[in-house]
Amino acid sequence: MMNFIVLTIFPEMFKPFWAQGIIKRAIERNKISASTINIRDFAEGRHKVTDDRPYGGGCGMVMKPEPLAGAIRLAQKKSPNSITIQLTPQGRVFNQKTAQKLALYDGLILVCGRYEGIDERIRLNLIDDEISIGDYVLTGGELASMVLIDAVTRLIPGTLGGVDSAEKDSFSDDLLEHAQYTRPRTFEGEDVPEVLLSGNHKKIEEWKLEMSLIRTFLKRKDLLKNRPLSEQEIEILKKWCLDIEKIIHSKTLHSTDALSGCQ
Ligand code: 4H7
Repeated sequence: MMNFIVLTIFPEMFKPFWAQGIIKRAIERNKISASTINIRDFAEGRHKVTDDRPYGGGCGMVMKPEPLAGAIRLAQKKSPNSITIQLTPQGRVFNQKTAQKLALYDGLILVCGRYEGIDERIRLNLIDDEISIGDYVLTGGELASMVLIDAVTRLIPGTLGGVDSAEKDSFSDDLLEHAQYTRPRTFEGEDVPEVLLSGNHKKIEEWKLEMSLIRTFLKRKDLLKNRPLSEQEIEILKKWCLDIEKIIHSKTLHSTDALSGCQ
């Protein structure tokens, strides 16, 4: 069972997150356990202060090391085989491969920074890894943690339900998903592609692969560049190439006069 422990000054943010959909079901079925530790509980004094002014000046505040250290050490004691990760724009950018690697751990301790970030000595001594969910700035690591937990949870066997597994997803094979259709057969004048109604499973699988490939080519060429192509995939792309060449050919051979007359 995967054990997620989130360290945050806003544990309330996670209550609705644990209580819906696949995450909720994964908890109920003991595929994951999920808890938060309030960093503020480890702060001293009547006001339970978790931030302080930065040495050297500058605007904003920094998360004080003592409450963070207390929270991280408790989490590590509770879950000794876990890895401790900070969500930060300075981390390696999260992707499906990272999600797959993280899904193999016994537990993830996720440290959510607020203010201008955390004291460097915490990062050096208590954090194992730093992850960013993308090149943009958030006000805290909480939403980034939720993204990571969501992506990792659905990779744990038995969490998705049904025979349909995460193996056929976009990105697990570096192809985007084909278009999806459900009833009705005609919606606002648009029909479902005939082949999907044909009952010919071989043809349907060919269509799905073709649509995945061509969508990936149109929307995310970069994904195709770093990916080998199967014999069948090469044939599909060649067919598109030929169709395009036929169109070009018909224009250039027979309509040069028409074209030169255009301008
Ligand atoms: C840790 C350190 C993650 C957490 C610094 C977190 C984007 C991501 C945060 C910061 C995050 C991501 C402090 C960086 C405030 C930005 C203006 C919280 N933002 N902050 N700075 N891409 N913010 O995964």
